[in-house]
Amino acid sequence: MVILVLGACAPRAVDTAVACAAIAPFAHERDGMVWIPGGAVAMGEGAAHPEETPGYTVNVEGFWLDRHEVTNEQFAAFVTATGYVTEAERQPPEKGGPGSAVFGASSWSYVSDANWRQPLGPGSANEANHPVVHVTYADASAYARWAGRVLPTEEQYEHAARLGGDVAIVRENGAVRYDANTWQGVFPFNNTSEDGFLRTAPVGCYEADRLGLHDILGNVWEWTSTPYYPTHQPSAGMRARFPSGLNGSDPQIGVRVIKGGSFLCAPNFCARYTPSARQPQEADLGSSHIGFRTALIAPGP
Ligand SMILES: [Ca+2]
Ligand SMILES: [Ca+2]
Repeated sequence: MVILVLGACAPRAVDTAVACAAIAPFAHERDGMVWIPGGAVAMGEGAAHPEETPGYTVNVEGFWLDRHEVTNEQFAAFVTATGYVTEAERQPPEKGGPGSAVFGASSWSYVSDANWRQPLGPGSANEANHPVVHVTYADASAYARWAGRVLPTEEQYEHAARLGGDVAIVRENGAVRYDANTWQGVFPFNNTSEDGFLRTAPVGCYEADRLGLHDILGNVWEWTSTPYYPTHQPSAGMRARFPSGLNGSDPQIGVRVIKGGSFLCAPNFCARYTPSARQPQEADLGSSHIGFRTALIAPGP
């Protein structure tokens, strides 16, 4: 992600949330997770960007996956139990000091003291049922370990997204319906919020897909455990030389794949609210539009 450092942006008021229905129970749900049946997944099918190619097919074993993104309430329980301090809260001076990347009125800034508790910086506050943001790869991994789980791989995530059949923007009979939290209007200057949310939405506000998953597309991007390379099939040499991923700018920085797109993805920019979409993210940098969910490798129902 390219961050345009334009100085601290003024925190904005938390969005006026539209009413969201409670998340309905789903068949065989277990501790907030649903079973993702194993099968072959056509990685990169429908690719719209070079990094989503070349396509390949792989078999994914069945696994359990959180129905929704990890919330601030869930993350707070982890912090209370363990005393964990996120990377954003302890970034060293050479990385800008404590803070994180925030999308303000129309651009990105590194905002001092922005973190999961105050997502837009000092003076802002998180909301319990919204996805936790400003978590790095290490933060997300630490939560997953505490929960006895793991972060999904890119292949697991894409398999779940394809099998669930979620579509972010549904066009029927000339009408448009938004089934995921994305950006309507022209990015980055005009977000009409026709889907109800300018920024993050409470988890599960949009319909579940047929596997029972919410927001597998949209709302916030989600960490996977897969190192990022700018192609689906990097050479063995590239993998060996850059085992933590490669984004081209600084090979010393680990880069992981994030999936699903976010509330900042608009038709004219990003538009990555698709199963095949993938983006690189520096492992040690969170942002206001990246969260995660956890997976569990265990027998099915
Ligand atoms: Ca939106
Ligand atoms: Ca998401």
